[in-house]
Amino acid sequence: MGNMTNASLTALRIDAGRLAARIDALAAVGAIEGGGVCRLALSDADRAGRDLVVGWMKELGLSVSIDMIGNVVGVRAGNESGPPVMAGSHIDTVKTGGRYDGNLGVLAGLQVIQTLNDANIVTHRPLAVAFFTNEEGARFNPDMMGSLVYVGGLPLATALATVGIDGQAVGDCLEKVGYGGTAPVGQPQVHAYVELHVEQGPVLDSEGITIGAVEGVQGISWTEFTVTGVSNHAGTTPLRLRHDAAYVACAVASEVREIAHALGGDQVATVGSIQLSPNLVNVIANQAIFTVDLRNTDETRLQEAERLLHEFVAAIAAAEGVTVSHRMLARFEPVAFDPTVVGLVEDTARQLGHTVRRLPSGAGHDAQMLARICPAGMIFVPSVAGISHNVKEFTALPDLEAGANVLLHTLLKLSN
Ligand code: HGY
Ligand code: MN
Ligand code: MN
Repeated sequence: MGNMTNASLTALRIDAGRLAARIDALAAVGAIEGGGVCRLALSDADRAGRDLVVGWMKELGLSVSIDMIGNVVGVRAGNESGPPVMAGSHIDTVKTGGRYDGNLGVLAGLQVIQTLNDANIVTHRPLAVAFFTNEEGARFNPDMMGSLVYVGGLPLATALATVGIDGQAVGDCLEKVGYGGTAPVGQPQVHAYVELHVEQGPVLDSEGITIGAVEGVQGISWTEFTVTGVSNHAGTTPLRLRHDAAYVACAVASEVREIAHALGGDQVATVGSIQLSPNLVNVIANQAIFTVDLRNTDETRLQEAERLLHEFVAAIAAAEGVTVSHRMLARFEPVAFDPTVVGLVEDTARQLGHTVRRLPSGAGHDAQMLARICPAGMIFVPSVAGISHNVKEFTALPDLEAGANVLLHTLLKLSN
């Protein structure tokens, strides 16, 4: 560990100004009105963001590899060889993204490397900082695609052949942006994985707590429904003769909220996308394509929510005389993080003098995939008013700094 005493090691801190500057510099790539970011996976903006972060990785002396699904891993040698301790997240965003979702975990990881470089510290195990392709799943389903391929949960060929909401295939887009790498997916193997991320929910902010020791990630169910009815004149068609696809889509959107209320607990339900055709004021829609996002920390209750959803869809389709088909866009069971890593995050936060509490993650994360191959955990910092996937997403610098320091010391403990 270089020439550091334990005391001086414990006193190590990241440079908050550098972290803030990097967050702002990356947020300038794909910047949108209101201070947010649009860097949909494998878009030109994503490429520009990737180029910027890869450049920073190389400046820090990391040896950078790009795998065949475009995951990027920068490794810093340790005194010993073997699987690195990895910090990571994603730098792709939703269309109306904030500047912290994903980006914080990657940039804080790079600040950890810079802090160790400045202090001339070499850890026993190698360290790595990674960003994974298409975590958001907003353009190509499922979400966490790159990390799912990395851990062997989705065949590379299937991922490459996936066609996005704009009709383009992942493989073609990877080539177009120049990030179809040659490194085999799943390399390097990982000793342990820690992801720093904004909470994206209201818990820490509302309780005035700085650090979340994340215990796991709730289950996710994404379904796309296609309703086929009959187009007709909005004025001349009596109700009894209608086969209205828009009516069915909107009825389902309303019913999933009732299902969530009825199940209670952590159950949430969202219809985030509805496309009507022909989408005209005076024409009854003959097609509605819409998505249903169901989540719950409890797998049995999530399955119950899915059952109630499909039961309702079948009933209302029969009543309205429309046909409905559906396909799963994503389905992940709840994941529990490694108790040792959760405890390490909690202890480290306390040792650094921060308030901390345990909580589940409402959002999906790459960490839930890495948990399939190594001990994994997450560090949350507060999202003001719980806002995320919204340009108003905000986390105060002292909280960003606290999270990055907890990441620094958690990684140091795991790598020595
Ligand atoms: O949808 C999610 O939970 C994540 O942002 N991909
Ligand atoms: Mn994220
Ligand atoms: Mn997100």
